Amino acid sequence: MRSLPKVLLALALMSGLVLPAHALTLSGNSLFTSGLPEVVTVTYLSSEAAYTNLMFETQPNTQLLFATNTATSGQSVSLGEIAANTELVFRLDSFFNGNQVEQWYSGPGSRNIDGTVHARITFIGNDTWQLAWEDLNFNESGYDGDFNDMIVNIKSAVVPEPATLALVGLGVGSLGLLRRRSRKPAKA
Ligand SMILES: [Ca+2]
Ligand SMILES: [Ca+2]
Repeated sequence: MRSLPKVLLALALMSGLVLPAHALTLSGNSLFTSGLPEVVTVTYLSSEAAYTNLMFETQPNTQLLFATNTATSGQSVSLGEIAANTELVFRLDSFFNGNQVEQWYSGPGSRNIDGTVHARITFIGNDTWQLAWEDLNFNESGYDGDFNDMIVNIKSAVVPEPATLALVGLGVGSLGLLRRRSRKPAKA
C-alpha cells in the first residue's frame, strides 16, 4: 500500500509535464489562449493617473474588471474557462470629472484612434503576463507614455483535458489490477 501514493504523485507530475510552461501566448501584442482551454485570472496592481480608468474584458466575455477609484491592490477577477486559441481583448475607458474622455483597446495599435498600442504586455514568469495601460492620446500634447495608468497581472492555468484525466484514471486502475494479481499467488 505504501507505494501507491508515490505512484499517484508520479502520475500527477507526468500529466503536469505534458502541459505548456506558460499557456497564454503573445502574438502581435495580443494575448491568446493556447491549443487548450484555460482558466484566466486578472489581478489589479496599481494606477498612477489623473483620469479615473475602468478596465473591461470585451472578448470572449464582456464584464467590468476594475475601476481605479475603487479597486485595491491584489483584488482579483476570474474570467472563467476560456476556449483554446481565443484572443483575450480588454478595454480601458478613461473619465475626467465624470465625463468619458478616452477609450482604448488591448492588442494592435490599429484598434485605437491614435493608431498606437495602449496596453503593453510582458511576461513576468509563473504563468503570468503583466498588462500596463497608457490612458493618454499619442497625438495630443501632454502624452507621457508612462504606461502605468492601470497595471494588472493576467495569470492562466490550463484546464486538464478529459483525455489526460482518463489516462491518469486508466493508470491508477491498471495499478489496482496489477496489485490484485500480484497478491493472488501469495495467498495460494
Ligand atoms: Ca501615469
Ligand atoms: Ca500615462
